[in-house]
Amino acid sequence: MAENLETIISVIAETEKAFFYRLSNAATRDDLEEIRIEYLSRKGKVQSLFSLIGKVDGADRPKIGAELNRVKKAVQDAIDEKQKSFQRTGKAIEFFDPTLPGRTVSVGSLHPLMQVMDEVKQIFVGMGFRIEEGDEIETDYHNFEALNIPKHHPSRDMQDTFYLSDEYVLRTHTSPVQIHTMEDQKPPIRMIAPGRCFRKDTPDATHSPTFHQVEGLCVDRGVSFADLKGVVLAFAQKLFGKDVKVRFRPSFFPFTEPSAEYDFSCIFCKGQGCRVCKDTGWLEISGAGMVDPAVFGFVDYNADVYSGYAFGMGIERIAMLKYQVNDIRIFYENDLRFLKQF
Ligand code: 2NL
Repeated sequence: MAENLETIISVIAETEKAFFYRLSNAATRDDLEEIRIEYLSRKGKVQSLFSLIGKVDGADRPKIGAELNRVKKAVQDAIDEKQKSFQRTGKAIEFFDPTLPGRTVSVGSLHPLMQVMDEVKQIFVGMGFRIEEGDEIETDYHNFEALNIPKHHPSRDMQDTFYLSDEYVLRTHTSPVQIHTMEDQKPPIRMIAPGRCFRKDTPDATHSPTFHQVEGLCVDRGVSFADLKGVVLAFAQKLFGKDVKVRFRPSFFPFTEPSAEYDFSCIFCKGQGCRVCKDTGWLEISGAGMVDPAVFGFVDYNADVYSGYAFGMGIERIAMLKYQVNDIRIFYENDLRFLKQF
């Protein structure tokens, strides 16, 4: 029974098309050999097409025969060609133009906040401070209670802190890391706690609900406020240059007594007064003080024997000064036009 000529021609065409598709995906010599066997071996796909000759009318046989011979040769030639290209290049690359420019590898970089963080860490490590890290989820006890922050203190309000439950909060500062460290280690302690913190602030130019801090703590016999001033000055000058001055103003924190805010002389006008320092000559950096004896009580340190200083700083604030960025939100927008500058 003679089959439809059209059908047989289309079967041949489909086989040829499938072959060239398979060949275009051959990436290795093994792929190629597999395809060769599949199509050209004695029981391969091309050879089996020849049995179709017997199914057409005698008059059409020469036409089908010629077509099959053409396909067989096309398949053989294509395989030979590809084999040669493997021999030339060792790979399935048909063509290589050495004059084309290379493909640029795009190299990422650390986020500017992490660059500043690293610089701050390096300065303190250079002064003998160890880096301690903690969890972003803390107990209410470590984040507030042990820092002498009483129940009625506004920073404990639901408005200001992300509560996960009655017991757990997203840490609002890295101070709980210092509490854990003092719970685990005896003096002398000289450490910094870098890390991400969270407060329920509405974002604006100077507030972000996620921000970064480095806090420092030094506890030993005979540690004084003079040691604090020396360390903060050395830090300021290593970060912003030898001519930076530091000043301390009285302040209050529940976890330090006495407490202070510290300022750096303006790095833009060298203290002469400019727009950035609002003509004061000073840039507010952060707070510091002598560890409150009540805090030592919580971690079972004898406050009659040991004293210590602690300080904090906001990484965003320092990065904004260093890179002259006037809106904190740009650090969190993942805008490559900004990030690619670092
Ligand atoms: C600020 C102020 C400060 C501390 C952080 C601290 C930690 C312990 C004990 C006592 Cl465990 N103090 N940390 C002390 C003074 C200031 O940060 O303005 N931060 C942004």
